Amino acid sequence: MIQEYKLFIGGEFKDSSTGEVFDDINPATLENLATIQIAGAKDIDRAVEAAEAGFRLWSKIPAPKRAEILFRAARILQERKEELAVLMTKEMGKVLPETRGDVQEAIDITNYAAGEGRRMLGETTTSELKEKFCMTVLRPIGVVGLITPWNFPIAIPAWKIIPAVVAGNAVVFKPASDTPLLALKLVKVLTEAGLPPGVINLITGPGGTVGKALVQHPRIKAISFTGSLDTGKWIMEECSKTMKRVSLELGGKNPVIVMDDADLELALEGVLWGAFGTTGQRCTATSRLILHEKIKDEFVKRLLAKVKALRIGDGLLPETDIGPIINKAQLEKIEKYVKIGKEEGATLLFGGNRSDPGLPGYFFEPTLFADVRPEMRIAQEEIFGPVLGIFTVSDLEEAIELANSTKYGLSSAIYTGNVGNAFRAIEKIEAGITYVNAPTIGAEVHLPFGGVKGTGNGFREAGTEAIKEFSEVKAVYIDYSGRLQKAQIDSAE
Ligand code: UN1
Repeated sequence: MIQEYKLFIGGEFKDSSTGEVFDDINPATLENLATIQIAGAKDIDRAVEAAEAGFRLWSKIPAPKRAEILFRAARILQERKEELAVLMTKEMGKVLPETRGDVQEAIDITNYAAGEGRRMLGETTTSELKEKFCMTVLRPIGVVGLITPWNFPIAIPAWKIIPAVVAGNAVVFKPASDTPLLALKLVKVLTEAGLPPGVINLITGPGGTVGKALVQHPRIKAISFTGSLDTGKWIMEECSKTMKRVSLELGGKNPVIVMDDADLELALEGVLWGAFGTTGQRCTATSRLILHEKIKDEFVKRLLAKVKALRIGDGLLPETDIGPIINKAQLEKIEKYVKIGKEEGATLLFGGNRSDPGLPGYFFEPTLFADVRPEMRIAQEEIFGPVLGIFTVSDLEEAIELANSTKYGLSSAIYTGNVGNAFRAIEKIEAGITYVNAPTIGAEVHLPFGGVKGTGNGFREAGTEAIKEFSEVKAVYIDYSGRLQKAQIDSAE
């Protein structure tokens, strides 16, 4: 008996108005885990209405009190960590140690952002006039629409939901259709922790209809989206029509530079983890390996040996290194890029094919391309799979120029034993994140996360920026002089 899941609106599970459903498929076994209802326009209206009612009450509760509920949610997540991780591996595919990490990241951001509930910092500053006091305060935005991807089924929703509600907003949440169960579990945890009805509402269904309706809804005040560049561009355009604030976290084509002075074993481990962890399905995944010519041959030889040893299979098994690809469309996209890479003249060193670990799901070999040139599509476009392109350079300057040669700028890394090289990379790589002697993946929640150029529109998530993403800043002037003082005109003698 496959369970059917409803929408969550105004604190209750509600049947959708469309009567339509979709299946939630395990990408390793193709087992159907659940049936999920598809929201219609009416349901989205109801969710926005419920959120508006929720917002009226919630925004008046002091932030430290709001935060108490979220600290409770973090404790419940902690208690259910293993159960959620196992479910996540079934729903999304990545290996258990990684799904545990995903839940941990949700716990971390929940504790971190809830802590911000006792700060909600503004500025106090001076006035140009006497007996006048100036400060800024943070105000909630209102009802915000959050659209999240499938690759971090609980961490990324938590990055958005928790800061949004700590800051006093109410949420309409549209998770990826590949991972609705984890979204539902998170909403349940928040409700159990005491989040009042209407503060979090869950609507499920395709981005093309449900996500679109959310983005276009006149009473949603802001959209936060993580996903592809093309969808991000469309969202930005749409949001301009209703003057919504929009924060975007889009793709990456993240480079690792390995210099001739690097600790090669350390770099090898970092490249392997960065490129093939999460089966390459992270925005922060390493997809370009930039090698100094002096170490290139040795590095590639040793990398090849390590890649050959990676075991593909069901993420629930302890021996698995690489789980499945999320769905058929994504598998076909990766295949298409391998074909493009070959046609463009890159050398396929390893992989490039579907893999069959004895399960019916979507598996693909870790894939290495050498002789990649910057103008090739496989060097420019985000593949979102286990495909790594290798480049050779003769010095740091060339390496950095190559690192900067794509439209994206999310994560980046350099392996070097030379502190000068490290700082040159920090200064010159165009990216929101630069790691030194560490892989491109593995951001921590108390630092800002996001990127430059095509990766986003200037916002950062998590970290010190988390609350700002979901707050309006108000400037406040208090004149206690008892007389009219004109700024810029009166002199303050
Ligand atoms: C993503 O790839 O969409 O830094 C997010 C990392 C994780 C988050 C990745 N903490 O790789």
